[in-house]
Amino acid sequence: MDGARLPNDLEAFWMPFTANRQFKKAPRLLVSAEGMYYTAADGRKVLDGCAGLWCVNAGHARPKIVEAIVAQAREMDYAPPFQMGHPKAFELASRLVTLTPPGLDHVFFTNSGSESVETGLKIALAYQRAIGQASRTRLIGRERGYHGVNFGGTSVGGIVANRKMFGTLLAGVDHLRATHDLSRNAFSRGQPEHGAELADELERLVALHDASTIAAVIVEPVSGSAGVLLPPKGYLEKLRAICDKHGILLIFDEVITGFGRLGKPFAAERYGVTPDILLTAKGISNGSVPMGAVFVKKEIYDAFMTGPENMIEFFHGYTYSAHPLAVAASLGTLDTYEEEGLLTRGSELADYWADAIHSLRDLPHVIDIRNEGLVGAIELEPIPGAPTKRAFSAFLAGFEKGLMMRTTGDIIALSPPLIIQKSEIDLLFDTLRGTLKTID
Ligand code: PXG
Repeated sequence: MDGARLPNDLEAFWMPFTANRQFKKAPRLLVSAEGMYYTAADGRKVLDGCAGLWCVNAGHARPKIVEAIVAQAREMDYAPPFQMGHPKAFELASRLVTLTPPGLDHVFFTNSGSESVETGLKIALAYQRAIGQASRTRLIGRERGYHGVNFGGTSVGGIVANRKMFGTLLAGVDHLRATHDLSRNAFSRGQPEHGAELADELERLVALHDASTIAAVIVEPVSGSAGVLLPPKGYLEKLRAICDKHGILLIFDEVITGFGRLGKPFAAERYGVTPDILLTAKGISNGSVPMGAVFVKKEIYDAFMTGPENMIEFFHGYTYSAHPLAVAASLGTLDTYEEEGLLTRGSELADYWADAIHSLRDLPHVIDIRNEGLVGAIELEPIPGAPTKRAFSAFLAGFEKGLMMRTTGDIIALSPPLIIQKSEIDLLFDTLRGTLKTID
């Protein structure tokens, strides 16, 4: 590798969600990427076991995406999205709404998952007000939920480390209980059997706060960051029914589950439950240029399209909403997904993936294994008094052996690019097996 390209001082960059001091003592630098592999600074090939950060669903350096970005940068670098437009943004919107479940047919562009979350929450509040339900201001999230890092998303989120440093957050937020239940559901293949009744938590919160104060419920269909927590059978259906009964909007945060991760374009389709608002980012542009999108039902869009026609209907948006480079990248991404059938490839490989991941069951420290589509998690018994240490050791050792995985707490999460071949699934789990055998 070209040593001259490597930085000689790592101090100035305050790295996000990173153990900065540990990293800077023993940096893990990636310098290029193609297909299923990164190349590390020392020249080693590293198998990408988590699609970058759950986003590079078509694999790295895909020609259609690269070419679309380069061509767009030459043609038009930037166009303002307020009171102006550019043709490809409308083309992309029309294409995207053919992938979402029927009814979710309007899309608002953002630049990240966190912005999609804030946008979705604001749409929910403004919609309730627009239909004469202005008392509905309360937002309900779920314990162990992750909805990005801005104030709204942190407030409805349920990961304590992400919340505790930041004061009182948004007022008027409550949380459902998490669905993770190892005592009843350990080593489930796909959706766990037990726990649909946890959706009744929403009835409990309605009884406490009254439905007339609740605007929306936001959940990840499958929690990603908290360690791949799958919805128990019947749980999402029940949530949908309770929301309908009480006039509460249901928001699915599909920032991770969207764009093929579960074997269908969206988890909503995989589980047959359609939310009122669907949040995306990551795979929408294959991670290549930051982008996000919020899909809403026609009734929601229409509720805003009232009043004088020359008035702005929704006072919200970003300088970079529908940025030309992101739009071009997303169009190239959709071409790639379509040509290679990637948005449903996870279904074809799901059984092979499930067999492979569950084959690790007998390794030391493994207390649960979960899977769905092309996502999975291995939960390790924490070292007493030193939570997260065991999984972090596995992460470090795995990287040395040429595998990039994600860890959260003592859970190893895997979500490879959807182009993965069976031989690479074998390589991934052989490497992981070797890794788990070596750690304490
Ligand atoms: N919602 C969900 C469900 C997410 O997973 C976000 C919102 C925020 O997206 P942005 O683009 O603002 O980061 C996410 C992000 C991990 C990990 O490995 C997951 C995410 C981000 C960083 C790390 O658990 N997901």
